[in-house]
Amino acid sequence: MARSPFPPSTPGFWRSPVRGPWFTSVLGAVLLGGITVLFVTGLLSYAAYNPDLSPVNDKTPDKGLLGFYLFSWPTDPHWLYRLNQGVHVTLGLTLVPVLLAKLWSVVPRLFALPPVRSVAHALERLSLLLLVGGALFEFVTGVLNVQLDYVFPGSFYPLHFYGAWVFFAAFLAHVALKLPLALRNLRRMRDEPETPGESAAASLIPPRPDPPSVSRRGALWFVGGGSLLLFVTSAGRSFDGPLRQTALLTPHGGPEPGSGPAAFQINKTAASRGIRPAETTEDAWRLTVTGPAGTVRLARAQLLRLPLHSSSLPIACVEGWSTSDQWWRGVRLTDLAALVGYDDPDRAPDVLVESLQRTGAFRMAALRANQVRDPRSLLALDVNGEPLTPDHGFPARIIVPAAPGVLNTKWVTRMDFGDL
Ligand SMILES: Nc1nc2c(c(=O)[nH]1)N[C@H]1C(S)=C(S)[C@@H](COP(=O)(O)O)O[C@H]1N2
Ligand SMILES: [Mo]
Repeated sequence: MARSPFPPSTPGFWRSPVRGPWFTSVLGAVLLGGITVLFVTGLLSYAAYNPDLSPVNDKTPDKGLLGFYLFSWPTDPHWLYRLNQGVHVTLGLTLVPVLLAKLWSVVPRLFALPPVRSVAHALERLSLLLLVGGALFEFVTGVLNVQLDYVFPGSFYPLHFYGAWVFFAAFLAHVALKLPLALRNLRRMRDEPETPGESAAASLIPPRPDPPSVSRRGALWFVGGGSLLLFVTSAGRSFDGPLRQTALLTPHGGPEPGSGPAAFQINKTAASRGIRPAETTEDAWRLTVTGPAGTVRLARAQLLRLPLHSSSLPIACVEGWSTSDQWWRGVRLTDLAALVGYDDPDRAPDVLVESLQRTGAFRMAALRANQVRDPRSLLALDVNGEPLTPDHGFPARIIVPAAPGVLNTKWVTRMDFGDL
């Protein structure tokens, strides 16, 4: 390959005729909409954990000002978290090619000299560092979490949450600075020749372009095609049946769930969480329920003699995969609260739920009073007409409408009712 006589700091080094203000502005407009949706669904996803039920749901709940918007996550509609998280994760994956193309389209700017021309320019470059660094950080941590291969130190939630605020602050500054210019560029005809010049926008245009091998429009189709490919190979993970088989690029939850009534996605198996079959037998397992009126211990057979109710509810994981509604049967959380002193279901309090699992994430989770009070919230004993399987949480698991999967604790052994 012939060496360019121009160093990368000069416009002559950059030869692609696709680069120019129009291409950059179209991608920017797509990202403006897409990243705004990612930010809002991300903040909602965080609120859905009820992280202020500390220190159980979030080990580092002290989000200070950034947690200003937290609220008690509702239980209606029952597919709320499924939709929110499906959109967040699927859209995030779909935007990866757009983000990469946008970065490619402006990469000559990274090498521009002098690196800093003025205080204002220094501030602009700093904001770009936060913008590009923030974008890469959020996309990389998100994709790693979706792929169940989380390699960063510390917990995913605080990293992705703080990263989102840094990124979005820089994103807002960038939009405020660039939107007028981008709108002007977009109003110009797509195929009007762009000529290099002195203006900031025009500096993206190569002064010595190579002959085009693809039109600017063709390059956009290429990016869009990449996004479409990612979309059709990941959206299926929000559905059961043959659609899930189309989710080639992303795991479908845990191991393949096999067949039968319990054949829906499993996140963590009983064996992987160290749940021994001997701990879950009729003789060994007891549920301990505590409240102001004292402590009650119940075997599974005793729970089965309490009034049993059914709810049709999905499992929807933070990783974006979800199942369609499953038919759960078990004891209402309000009925368990009534056993320990909360006779009025409308005044049932929060609850701290503990599983048999001794170590690892998600061995405990807390639920808000509004979740406990919903008559569809159950300590489930059966699913789809059969006793729970070990991997779905036998002898008993929590299921709550509209809640993130992680709050639906499996292998429950203890429930403490009271204000948290
Ligand atoms: N005790 C315990 N409960 C748990 C988990 C866990 O690891 N341990 N995983 C949670 C997560 S992250 C999800 S998404 C759901 C998945 O439920 P399923 O495996 O029945 O589909 O269970 C939740 N309950
Ligand atoms: Mo999950």
